[in-house]
Amino acid sequence: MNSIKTTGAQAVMKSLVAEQVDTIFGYPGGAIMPIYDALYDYVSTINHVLVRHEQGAIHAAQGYARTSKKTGVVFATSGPGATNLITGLADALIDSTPLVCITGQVASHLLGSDAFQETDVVGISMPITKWNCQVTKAEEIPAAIAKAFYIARSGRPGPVLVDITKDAQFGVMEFQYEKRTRIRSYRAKPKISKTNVEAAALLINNAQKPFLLIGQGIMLSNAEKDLLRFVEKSGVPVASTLLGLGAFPNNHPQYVGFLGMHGDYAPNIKTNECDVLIAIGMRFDDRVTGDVSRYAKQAKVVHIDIDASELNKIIHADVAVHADAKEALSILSELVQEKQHTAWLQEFKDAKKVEVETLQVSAKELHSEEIKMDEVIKILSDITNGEAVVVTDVGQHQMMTARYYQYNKTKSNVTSGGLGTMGFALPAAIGAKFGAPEKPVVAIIGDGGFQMTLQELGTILQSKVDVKIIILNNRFLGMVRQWQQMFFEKRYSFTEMISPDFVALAKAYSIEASKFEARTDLKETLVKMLNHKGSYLLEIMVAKEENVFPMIPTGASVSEVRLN
Ligand SMILES: Cc1ncc(C[n+]2csc(CCOP(=O)(O)OP(=O)(O)O)c2C)c(N)n1
Repeated sequence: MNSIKTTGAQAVMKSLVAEQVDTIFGYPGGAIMPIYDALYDYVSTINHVLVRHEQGAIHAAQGYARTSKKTGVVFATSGPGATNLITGLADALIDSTPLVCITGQVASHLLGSDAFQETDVVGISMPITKWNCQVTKAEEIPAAIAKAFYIARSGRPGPVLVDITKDAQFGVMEFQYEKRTRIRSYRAKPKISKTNVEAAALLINNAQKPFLLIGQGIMLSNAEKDLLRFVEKSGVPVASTLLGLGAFPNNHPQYVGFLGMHGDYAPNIKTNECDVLIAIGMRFDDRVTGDVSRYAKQAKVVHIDIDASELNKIIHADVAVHADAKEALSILSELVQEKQHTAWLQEFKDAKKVEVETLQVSAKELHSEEIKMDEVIKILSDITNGEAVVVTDVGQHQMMTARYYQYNKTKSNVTSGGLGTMGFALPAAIGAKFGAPEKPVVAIIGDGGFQMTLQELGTILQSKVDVKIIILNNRFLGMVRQWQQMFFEKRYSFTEMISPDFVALAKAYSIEASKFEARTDLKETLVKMLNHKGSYLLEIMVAKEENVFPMIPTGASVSEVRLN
């Protein structure tokens, strides 16, 4: 190990290089200036993306991590820079996204004095980070960063934050770096119990109506191929959570749909009819379960997850397997018998038919000349073969996209699941493109959510990243309006939204843009957008009062899913 004299700020950069970091999303300020000064020497080797707001930086890093399988890296200054990261930290924690956020802090002799731009970001972010720390000495920087990267990406991934005081950035030290591969009292990869996997296999082999629910954990453990093998051998139908979309090809004959509140009819009702429910890399979020006291009571439950705290947290597991999904699936595939559950799969297909027919009838009730969100998504899915990276914001358009985009490729779905953060999509799409430059990236956003982080059009302008943006403009905060219509007697309290001229706005940022109002050539317009060289913003005026169905109302059971 060579040791060389460097400043703490240079040590930050050298540590990032040792972790193979090639992209950073950030915004400078007083307390992080030494680190930005050290970054200046790396402009030709590290891509720093200058965002327009720190919330944009962290969402971009999330998008980057979700499409690239790498850890997203964020720089922000102290005080407001650091507090602007809070929403993203909470979002990344609940959605298991690996991030290393480095914040500048006031000099250590000023700590606790209410100094200019001093804020206790370590205290504030404690419950919304997987780990955080404050470094006050230059010589502690490499070890803190090594630990940060190891914790962020190992086990169940999550965001970490390293707060570095200004004097530590200026301090001089002997640089040496050792990557972490373990930490005492933290077992990133659980030791799998073969007995439990055998018990799971026995249940699956004896089942008449087994049903598999998958979550993002499949992709986080790179278990896509192992999953495919298990599913094809065992013959089980597969449904996905919102974040699991893409882990299993949606055009596969055993794929039966998207779960949860606005999920498909068949997987929701069949949850309460299966005899063995297998859940892998998912956490039984309340949006998936509806009323837990009436959830899959008839079934034996097998739950496989890398996070022990998720096992038996919401749903009692008859067999709980604390394991990495890839490892568990590879053993399970050996143990399960080769089967085909043809009649059981047919039941899902029959239920889907009911859903499609009912939704077609209710769609006719809307003015037929109005463009519907689902039409846009279906065409987009067809013309991209279900192979684009699709980034969604939060609301009706998000649920419509999850329902109608056919995700055939892994790591192609980027959305804010657990936190439901409006404003996520535009910056996340920017990061997603940096994470997967070879793939087309399409952001689908509501008129409300777009206005929460539209300043990131400036990041597109400066970085020249190629992102296609579709605003589905229904002139409402649509999802809230739908609830007001259904559960608050149509009292539309502050959900109608007047928007600026989005096309002019995009053009002000030198982004090509157009507005689409008549239905005549929707497909042609979408193809033109996709073929455009560089970023493009397409505003599509959609029906004002379209509702997303199916829907499981809050507190209802999955078997009470409503089709209208
Ligand atoms: C930061 C934030 N504030 C408020 C909400 C509550 N909320 C959920 S969906 C929604 C409406 C979204 O409207 P829009 O972006 O226009 O999308 P649409 O539902 O119309 O597709 C709101 C306000 C939220 N999820 N996130």
